Amino acid sequence: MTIPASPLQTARAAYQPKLPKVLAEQGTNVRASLGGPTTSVADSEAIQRHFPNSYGLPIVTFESGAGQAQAALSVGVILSGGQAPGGHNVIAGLYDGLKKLNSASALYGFLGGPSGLTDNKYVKFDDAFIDAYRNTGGFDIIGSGRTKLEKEEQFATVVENCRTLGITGLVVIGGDDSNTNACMLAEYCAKNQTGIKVIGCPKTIDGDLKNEWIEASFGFDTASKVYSELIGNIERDANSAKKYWHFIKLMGRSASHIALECALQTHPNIALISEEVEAKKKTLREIVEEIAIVVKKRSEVKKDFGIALVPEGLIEFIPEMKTMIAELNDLMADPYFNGLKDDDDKHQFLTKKLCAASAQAFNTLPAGIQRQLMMDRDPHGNVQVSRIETEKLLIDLVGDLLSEWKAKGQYAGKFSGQNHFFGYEGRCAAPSNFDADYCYSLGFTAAALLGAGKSGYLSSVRNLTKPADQWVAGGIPLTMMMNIERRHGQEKAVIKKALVELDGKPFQAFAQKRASWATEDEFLYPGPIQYFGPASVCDRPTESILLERS
Ligand code: FBP
Repeated sequence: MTIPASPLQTARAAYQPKLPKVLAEQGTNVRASLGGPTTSVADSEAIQRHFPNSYGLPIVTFESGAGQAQAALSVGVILSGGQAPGGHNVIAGLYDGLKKLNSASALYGFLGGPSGLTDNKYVKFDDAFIDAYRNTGGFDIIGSGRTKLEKEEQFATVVENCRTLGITGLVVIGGDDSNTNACMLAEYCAKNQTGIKVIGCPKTIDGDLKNEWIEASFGFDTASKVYSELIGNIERDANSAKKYWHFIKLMGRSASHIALECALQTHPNIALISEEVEAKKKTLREIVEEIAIVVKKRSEVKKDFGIALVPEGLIEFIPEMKTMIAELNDLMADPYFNGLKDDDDKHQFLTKKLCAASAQAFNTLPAGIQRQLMMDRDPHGNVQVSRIETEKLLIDLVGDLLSEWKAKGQYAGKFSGQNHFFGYEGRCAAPSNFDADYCYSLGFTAAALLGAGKSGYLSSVRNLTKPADQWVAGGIPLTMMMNIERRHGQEKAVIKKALVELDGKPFQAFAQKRASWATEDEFLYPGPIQYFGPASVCDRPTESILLERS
């Protein structure tokens, strides 16, 4: 079947992604240099107990010099979790990398995410298949899913399915939860001496799978640029019409990296950062008051318009809401709750069982938001924050407060709110040059790690603010990133999410400017991602990584 392609897509298909020098020159059969033993970011004893066979592995760095000659490898790959721009290039890089190891190597793509591995639903890639997806956005090449692989029976089925196909390597392209699964699978495979190696690749637009060694998760660059383009367009509209306050919720689940990055790219009047809300223990009332003060100040100089960015996960960071949501999560994991069919019964059960403060926090919310909070958690136990309309809640509450002020003669402006939610608009965009190169390099590096016989690693490409030929490829042990967290009412070993650091350079840069962005109009209009043209425009990474690595 021929897949229809737009003129841009056709031109873009010919783009050859850049690789770190050592991989560009030597392919995937390179020398793996090993560091010393490693430890987990926290809870090291517990993590070691969970992963006795894969804990403490050394960091791998690929250096000039040949590795061992390779027999052909058969490898399986899955895309896991939410879509992120560049996933197809990870698969293309993996495919090309495996062929460089040995031209008889084979790559199988398991369909629909982790469940493809247990249900044994797969395709075998060939050149034409891969070529049709090079440099394209989306995960449609094999689809994705959020099934959690954590039970021994599931792992046994995966191993059996892999053995039938002669697969000895698996690559999991996913975020923190999916790579937690990858780590567990790697441990199972090592413990049972299955001979199957497991490698992860850091994916998520949320940008929260990063640390000293993983400088960025792929997709963050493209998604935040798409949202920033749209925010810039809205800023220009607001500045032209001068009659609306636009409240824009931005995806990102817990962490506010996307909201912060978009703020740095577009200079909105207000940008809330969830991590700051939590650190300063701000109540919902205080947040609403702070927004209303900016609206009032602008109104006094005849600016009844503005832009407010709201991170998707905000509600979970407002202390009174956080406690209430944590209690809800535990209560909703109760089989009795899950047996209830009627929404009113569920509501009654929850409000009865919540502690007094949480019940009060819950009851102050409008019925719509209460319903959204009672919706199913995702398979990893997360609240589905993309379905909670925080931006509308804030418009309503700010409107109410301004009306109160108006009645007292303290405010004389007009407040007309427009709500937006940007998330799905950016997750499948054609990858920027940065993501196209980074993703291809991650896939290529995953092939090199498998070639070097490594398992339990996250493919790592570092030095990302430099031109791609100076990037450094290698592998970071998955256990290094783990800690113990409470999920579904239980203590679990999971990869630690990287939240926005308030003493970090991106937040500090924003904090220095926001007062002037609030009242002056310093909007910045980034425009659309450019694929062809000067490197200063096309290859510029995000503001966050430039500041973090400066
Ligand atoms: P992951 O990359 O962590 O899987 O999630 C990305 C994400 O886009 C979040 O920002 C968002 O909250 C969630 O997925 C939405 O999930 P869904 O695609 O199931 O609606």
